[in-house]
Amino acid sequence: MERRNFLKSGVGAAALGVARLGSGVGAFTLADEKVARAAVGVPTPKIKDISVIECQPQGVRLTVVKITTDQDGLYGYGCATFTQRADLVRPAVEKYLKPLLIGRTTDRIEDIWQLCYDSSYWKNGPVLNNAISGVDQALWDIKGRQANMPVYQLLGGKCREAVDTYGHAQGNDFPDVVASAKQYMAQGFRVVRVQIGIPGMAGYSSSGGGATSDLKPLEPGPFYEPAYDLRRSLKMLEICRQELGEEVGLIHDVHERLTVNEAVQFCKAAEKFDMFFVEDPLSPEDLEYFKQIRANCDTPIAMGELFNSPHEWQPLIEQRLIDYIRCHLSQVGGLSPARKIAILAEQYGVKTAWHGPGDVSPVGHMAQISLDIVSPNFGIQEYTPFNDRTQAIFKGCPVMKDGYFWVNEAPGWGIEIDEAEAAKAPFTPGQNNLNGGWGVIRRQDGTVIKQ
Ligand code: GCO
Ligand code: MG
Repeated sequence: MERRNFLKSGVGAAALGVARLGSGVGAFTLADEKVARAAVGVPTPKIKDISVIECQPQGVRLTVVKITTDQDGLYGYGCATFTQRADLVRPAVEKYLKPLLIGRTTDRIEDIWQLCYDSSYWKNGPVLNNAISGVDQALWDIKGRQANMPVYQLLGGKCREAVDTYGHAQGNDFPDVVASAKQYMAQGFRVVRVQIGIPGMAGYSSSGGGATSDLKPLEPGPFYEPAYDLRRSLKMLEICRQELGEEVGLIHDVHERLTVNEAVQFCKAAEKFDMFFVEDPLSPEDLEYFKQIRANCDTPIAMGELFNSPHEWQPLIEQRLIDYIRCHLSQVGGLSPARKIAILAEQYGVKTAWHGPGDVSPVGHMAQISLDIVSPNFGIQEYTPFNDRTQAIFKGCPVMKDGYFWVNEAPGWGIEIDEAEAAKAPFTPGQNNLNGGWGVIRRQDGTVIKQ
């Protein structure tokens, strides 16, 4: 078909959306035509290859699975990022899922999810769930490309125009946190997460500014005392509410660091600051204590970024012990299971606040933004900026404006990965040669803490 006729035809019209992604308007190449034909191709695509793309453009290790089909130009990407044990995800994909899936049709996303999930017999762990997520999201991307629609359309279409988000305000001292929050508010954010450093201690989100502590830890190295955090974070919330006014939504991430009783105390004391939510006050090992938080205060609670298993989120949702479920999409196995969680939560009046830090790739962000925009019970989305290096690798990152994320309108996730650029940002051994893993933080008596 000549290019002009090709464009006039249905296939050509569909192609425009696809061509725009890779090559920019005007440069319509043979490769684009192949992509376009494949995207609307009739024969059922079969999985021809599964590969893993790894990169570290912004400090954290990102892992993305690419599924290539037997239709020239038809492929898809899925986020499989488990940054603390990143090197283990690749073999899980290459050695186990790839041989299981080569030759299967890409049409059957749920069926493939179930067989990946079940074929290890033991399941619900972070490495395997991330590997499955890479496959699952890549298959949704492929289906979107075939339909020439963004994935959110396949999920039922928009419930809202854009996705409300919150940014991370932080600082070593109170005025720094207030100033950081004001910067977000000036950009249009309606909700901010506020975190403060604890002098001399290994706080979450802030180093404490190199200050020293009067305490004398028995072991050298980073240390932390939860009671100090409890008092300082409550003081920060008081100051933030005072300085930032009553309209802004305030979030604080406890990061599972307090003792269970302190977590109850914290949520109760935070009641007067009218929180948007308190995040992860307890660790997944202490879920039973959510009942005590509920019985003591009405501070909204968000929980779930560490969850891998339905045994963790189901009881909390069904017993209405939390207000926001905030799983990490790839840790629960991808878009398919996350969508089920969203629907389960909807039935119980629980909202979504999916985990969106730097260790979710832009592909993963698009997956959660797609879910945000179609879910009636969407609450808020965590936002992390994409730096220039990330945007050079992931072409088509979702756009942030006035504190809202705007979903891509291009087919699939609307993201193309420049693999040559990704190769320029390889994994590095990182601090203490821990390959992205986290080191140890202890209490002053030497006890290892949960981070
Ligand atoms: C958050 C999280 C993250 C995690 C990180 C771990 O709410 O954003 O707590 O910052 O610490 O994802 O790798
Ligand atoms: Mg968190």
